[in-house]
Amino acid sequence: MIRAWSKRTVLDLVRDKFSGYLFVVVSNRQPYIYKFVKGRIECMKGPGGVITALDPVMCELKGLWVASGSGEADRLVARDSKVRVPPQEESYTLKYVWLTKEENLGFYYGFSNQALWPLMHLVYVRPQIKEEDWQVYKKVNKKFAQSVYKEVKDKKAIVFFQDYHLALGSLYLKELKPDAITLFFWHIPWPPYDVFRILPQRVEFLKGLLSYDLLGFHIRYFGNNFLEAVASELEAKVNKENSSVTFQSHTSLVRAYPISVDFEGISQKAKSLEVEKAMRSLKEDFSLEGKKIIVGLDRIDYTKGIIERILGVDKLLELYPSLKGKIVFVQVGEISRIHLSQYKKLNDEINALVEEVNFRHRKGSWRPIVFVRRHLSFSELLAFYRLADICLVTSLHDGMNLVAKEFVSSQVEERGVLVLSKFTGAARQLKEALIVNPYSREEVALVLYRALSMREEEIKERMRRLRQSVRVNNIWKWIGKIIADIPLPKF
Ligand code: GDG
Repeated sequence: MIRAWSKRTVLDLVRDKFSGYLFVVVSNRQPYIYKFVKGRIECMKGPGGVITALDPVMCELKGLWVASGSGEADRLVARDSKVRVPPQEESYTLKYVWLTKEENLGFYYGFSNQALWPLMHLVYVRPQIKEEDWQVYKKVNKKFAQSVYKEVKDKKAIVFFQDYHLALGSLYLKELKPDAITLFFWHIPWPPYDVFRILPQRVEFLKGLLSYDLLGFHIRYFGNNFLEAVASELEAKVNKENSSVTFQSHTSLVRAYPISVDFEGISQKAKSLEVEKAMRSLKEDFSLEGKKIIVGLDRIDYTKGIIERILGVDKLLELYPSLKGKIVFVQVGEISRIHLSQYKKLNDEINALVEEVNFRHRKGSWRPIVFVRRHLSFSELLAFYRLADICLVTSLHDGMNLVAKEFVSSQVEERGVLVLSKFTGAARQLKEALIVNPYSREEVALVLYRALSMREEEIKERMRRLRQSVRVNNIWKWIGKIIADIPLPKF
């Protein structure tokens, strides 16, 4: 059995490599959010893949996380804009950057999510690129850099910026502190050059990214697309052999690091009494007893293929009406970015389609689709993964997709099947999943049918191999490989 990376291996590496350095993570979204619930302040863990991946790492590294404060009670818990998190463990410091409403509109809703998000995902949603949003995007990137600078100015620092919101963070930080070592992880896809080149600000954007010392993408293909954009737009030396770019005498390493999950942590938690209790109550609440359960779980986003998934289930019941009353498709979907019209429209479309499909196939009190619109606790989430006979991931384009890896990690009894879109980064690693093209509802239906009729031994064998793959390619390997590659100056 191959020895897997663990917290221990990463900590040993950190101790070796980071002595004397402060480790800083910078992201738009905060890892913990303070809100009022029934008049009392409560702390909740933020949603999304970036936090899922980095929070356990930060708990171990005990560094500083800089993020925008968007919770209504954040200002009340912060002292000097800082708070210790997680609430009971207080392992690291969270520092808030406070954004005005205008900054949020131009930076987050505008340039990040109406221009970059659709541009980078190949889902035929037209990017809305506005010069005024770009100006705010730059201003906010500078604000983040200044906030980091205040904490690291007299220190040796390694600063790890996250995602498409903060592409220019290193540029502005290095103007203030040229010796900062900067890393960046791009959590979403990077498209082929013909798509990227429509961005009017592409040269400035690429120059910003090339101020990082290390740039990470989920898979080599995205990194190669980035290198192609650089080679086409800038007078830079692209070295494909060691995957680096030298531009204006600064070298950036460009590497692939497939993000993952804490396999051991999730597996342990999935076996806990708390999760087993949650399984019993979810079964009861949603009348799942005796049914084959198909589970989907996503932020409501047009990249996730939720409509396509519902159409696939619709087709399944049309082709195999004998399944009526025997299966239930549970879709968990938290609303996100609802202030943007495309998201509101998508949410309305999903609601209407669920109604329509449920109406078409209903039988007595049975309905094929249960839509859970609320945020689930981590235990409930794992309970759904454990209850699932099938986990259905139908993204139209996805950098990695952590849901697929969480499902595999939770499958301690090895009894579920993963149906996975070929357009996810995860599909390049999880070869024992049933791979599907979500654009074909017939294909989704047939693959679901195949999963529903799969023999127990085959299910077990596939899941055993999937678990072995995620066990080895876990979150500790992701961060460990990044840390190992950080180009520290030699003295
Ligand atoms: C981006 C990239 C890449 C969802 N609902 C609940 C909940 N979640 C958690 C899931 C999972 C995370 O949110 C979603 O992660 P994904 O990877 O699927 O997707 P994005 O948010 O789009 O993430 C993606 C990722 O960054 C990491 O690089 O994989 O490609 O798009 O962890 O479990 N968690 C809880 N309750 C919910 O209701 N507790």
